[in-house]
Amino acid sequence: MTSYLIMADAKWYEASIGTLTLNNPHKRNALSEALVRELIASFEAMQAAEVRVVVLRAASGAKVWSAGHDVDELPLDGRDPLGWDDPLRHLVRTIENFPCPVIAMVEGGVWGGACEVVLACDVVIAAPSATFAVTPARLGVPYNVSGMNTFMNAANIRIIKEMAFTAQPVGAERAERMGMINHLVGGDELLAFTDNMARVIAGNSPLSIRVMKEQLRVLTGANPMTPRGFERIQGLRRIVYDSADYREGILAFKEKRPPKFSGR
Ligand code: YXS
Repeated sequence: MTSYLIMADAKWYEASIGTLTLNNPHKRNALSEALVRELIASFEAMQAAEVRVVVLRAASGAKVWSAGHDVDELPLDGRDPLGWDDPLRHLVRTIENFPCPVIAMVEGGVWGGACEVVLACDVVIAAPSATFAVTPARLGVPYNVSGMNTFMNAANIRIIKEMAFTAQPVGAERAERMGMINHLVGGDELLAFTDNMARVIAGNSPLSIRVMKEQLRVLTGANPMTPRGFERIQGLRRIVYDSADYREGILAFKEKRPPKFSGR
């Protein structure tokens, strides 16, 4: 089986730290179903081994941390592209529900759904090369409700609107200034800085940390949305993923040309 991940298990036992390295460079670590399946299996193995912290990263010096959802796997048959069982949704829930902290160590560009994956992690430590782009508007995709909640919990609503409406990358320096990431660390200190934080966390009480992580997950997900409000949003999202613009966005990506959105 092609492996997209390098699970640095040696480190894993030494200090209860698990490291997952995205390793599918030819597709820029796009979060395909196969890659996500490996990631989730690795998280499960680490939970069984009772690791106390996980570092999620790309290969050193990566120009692209992850290019986001695998566009080739976005459905064109009228199904919701980001429904409950979509691999990206599974991965975000796996990170949020994982019983110990997940640190995203970021170098290079983070695109689309990968931006949500990074922001769903508990701590984000980035190199100056890191950029973050929220891209649904670039492809004509209707992002889903819990995904927007992840973004809303990561930065001021005005920043999220700018990132969502422009789909332009935000640099690591600005991201740190806005509090969207925890630390901006020079490329050559990134690994040592991340490792040090991982060791500090691994030396603290795993039970106390586990309950605080779950408390914060429940509290930040506690959004007062009525059933009617949810249904209205789902109806609006359906109009988008049934639209010509949704198909045009994906087709333009595949044909490597700028999309021409008609608003229909
Ligand atoms: O042409 P080949 O076969 O070599 O394949 C190319 C790209 O097609 C492929 N690739 C992807 N395939 C599927 N899904 C992707 N997201 C994806 N990104 C890239 O990888 C090969 C190398 O890509 P290339 O030549 O463009 O690399 P580059 O180094 O020149 O540029 C790297 C990027 C990341 C700037 C560029 O690949 C790019 O802009 N990728 C798409 C980023 C993006 O818009 N991601 C959003 C995906 S959709 C998503 O996450 C959510 C559904 S949403 O949109 O709602 O947020």
